[in-house]
Amino acid sequence: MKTYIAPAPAEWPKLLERPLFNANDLAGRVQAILNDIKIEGEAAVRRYTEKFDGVVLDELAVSDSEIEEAIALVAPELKAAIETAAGNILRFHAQQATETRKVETTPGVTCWQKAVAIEKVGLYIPGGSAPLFSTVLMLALPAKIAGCKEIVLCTPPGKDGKINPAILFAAKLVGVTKIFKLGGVQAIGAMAYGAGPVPKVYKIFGPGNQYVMAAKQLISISDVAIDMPAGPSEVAVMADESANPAFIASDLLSQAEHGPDSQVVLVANSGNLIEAVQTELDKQLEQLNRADIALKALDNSVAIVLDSEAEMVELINEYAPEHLIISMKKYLEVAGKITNAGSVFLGNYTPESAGDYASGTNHTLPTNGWARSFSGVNLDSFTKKITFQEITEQGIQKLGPVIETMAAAEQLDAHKNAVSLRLKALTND
Ligand code: HSO
Ligand code: ZN
Repeated sequence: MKTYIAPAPAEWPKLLERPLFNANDLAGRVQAILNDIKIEGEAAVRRYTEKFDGVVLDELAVSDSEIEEAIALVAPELKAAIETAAGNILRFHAQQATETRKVETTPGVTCWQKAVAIEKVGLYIPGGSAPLFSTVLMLALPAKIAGCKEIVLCTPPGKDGKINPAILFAAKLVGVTKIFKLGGVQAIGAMAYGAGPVPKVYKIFGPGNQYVMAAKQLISISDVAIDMPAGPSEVAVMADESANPAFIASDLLSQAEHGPDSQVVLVANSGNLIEAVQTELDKQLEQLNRADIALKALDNSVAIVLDSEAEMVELINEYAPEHLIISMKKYLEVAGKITNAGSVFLGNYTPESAGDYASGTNHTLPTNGWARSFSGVNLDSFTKKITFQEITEQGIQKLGPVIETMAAAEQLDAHKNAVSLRLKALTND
């Protein structure tokens, strides 16, 4: 991690740049695969699975017997942990449901909105070096609570054509309706257009590599909605003298071990604290099985010393981190001033891992500065809101003239007429 002492605000944007994507004609290559899937359906999906994942599959869908087999392979204590986490995620997301409230905006004019579940959703769970079964809980549980009827999950098979047992256990536990052995662009294309047994869905969720991200962005232009634009994971830590350097180092490393392109940022009010964290980082790195990945991520990362709390807050709001840990004496007061962050962790005993797995909050969050304008995945992500209105005879008499005046001014005669005819019918009664 490079350290900067009291950089001027004009220098911040340069220091806080995210690592660049290696986007060498990425969109063009991904679009070509998507086009094939759109035209050929299942045949193209199978061809690309063979090419990219190196497997020829009998069935794309995971069978009930495969699920049973997988469930038997998951250790009892992991099952219990997943169940506990699922309970907390369920409780936190269930209370996000909003009540439908009718509002009489003018006497006789009643309006309301109702959240209605998106009927069919697609969840993408990456395979790769760390199969993230926790992401199954984060996406499928809110989908279930929202009332989505079809919850399709795609995840890449290993070379043996199998899927990580914990992913299948979690998917079964939370009520995923269909599971397919598909990864990468093939999975996104299949769920966007429908391919053989894979149904077309209306919204696709979940993280993935650059190819998956590009595919999600491309299909979202005209075919299917997506959860949010996403990039590599990131965490920022704000720390003062009340912080524990070993805890901070462990938090920075837990984000850094996700991938070589992850980024971590430490903002502290003293250079000594940063040195103490650096010593801890070196010590803890030795113990990690993904130390090589974490080391690369730390190369993209910065530690910054700033004198005042106000400057620390300003810098964090400018960076808009996916995760923010506030290890400061007055953490609640500081948290009140945060305007841009995906998910905030308060105090010395709230590691990011808690939100990644089990406290109840969602870990699918806006990265790459999107926390300025996007929320993380939540219950609303799986619904759309339909508005309703009901106008009585008295209501249209009261509001009608307003509509007539506005329609006339926009020179839309038919609009005006739709009111005038009704008003006339009422005066003739
Ligand atoms: N920190 C990741 C989520 C995750 N961590 C899954 C562990 N498993 C992105 O928020
Ligand atoms: Zn994580």
